[in-house]
Amino acid sequence: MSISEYLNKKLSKGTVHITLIDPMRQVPEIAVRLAYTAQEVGSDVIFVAGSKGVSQKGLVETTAAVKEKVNIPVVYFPAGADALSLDFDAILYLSMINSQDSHFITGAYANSSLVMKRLNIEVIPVGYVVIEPGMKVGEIGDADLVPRDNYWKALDYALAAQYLGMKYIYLEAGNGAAQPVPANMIRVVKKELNIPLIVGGGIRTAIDARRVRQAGADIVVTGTIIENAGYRERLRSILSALKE
Ligand code: 1GP
Repeated sequence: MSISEYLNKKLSKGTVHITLIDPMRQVPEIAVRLAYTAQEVGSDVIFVAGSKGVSQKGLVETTAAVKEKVNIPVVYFPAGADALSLDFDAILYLSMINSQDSHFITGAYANSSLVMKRLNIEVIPVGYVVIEPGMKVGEIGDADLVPRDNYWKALDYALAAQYLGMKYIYLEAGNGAAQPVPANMIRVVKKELNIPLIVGGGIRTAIDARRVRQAGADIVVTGTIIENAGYRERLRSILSALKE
C-alpha cells in the first residue's frame, strides 16, 4: 500500500496525527525512543524534518534507526536541507505557495525530481501555506506570511494550491510557534477545500488539538511537544483529543 493510500484509509476513520522529529535536536538513539513512544500512544506517521543545516550523516542515521524500530510510515519533511535518506517511505514535496522565492515553490524540487523518479520514492505533493508567526520556516522560505486575522488570504493560497493540483493543503504556524493556526482560519479554509487539510505549528495541549480538529483539520502535526519533559503524557492527551 502506498503512503497516500495508507493516509486515505486512516482519514476515512478520523483525524490523523503525525509526530515530527528533527534529527538536529537529538542523537539517533533518542530520536528512536521518541518515535517509538509516538507510535505507542497512537501517532499514525513519523515525519523526519530535513532542516537547513542537517548533515547527511545525521539524517541517514536517524532515519535508519527510526525505521528499524517503528512500523508506522516514516516520511521526509524537507525544510531546506541538502540531505536525503533512502529509508523514507515517502517524501513530501512541500511547495510553499506563499513564498516570494521560487526556490521554495518549485526550484528545490526541480533539483531532485529526477532522483526521486530513479529511486522510485513516493512523492506527496503538498501546498504549504505559512501563517504568522511562521517562525524559522517562514523566514528561510521568504514567505509572504498570512496575517493571523486574514482568513481570506489563507483561503486564497490554499484554494490556489488545490487548483494547481496539490493533494493536501498544509497550514503551518511554524515550528515552536506560541499558538496554533487560528481555529476560525482553519474553519474558513476547510469549508471550501475538497482535499485533506493538514495543520501544524504551536499545538501543545489537548485543548489546542481539540480546537484544531473541531475547526476542520484532517491531519494534525506536532513537533516540539515531544522534545519536552513529560512528553509521553502530553502526547497521549493530544492523541485522545484527536481520536475521541
Ligand atoms: C509542523 O512545524 C510544525 O507543522 C511543528 O510545530 O513544533 O510547534 O509542534 P511544533
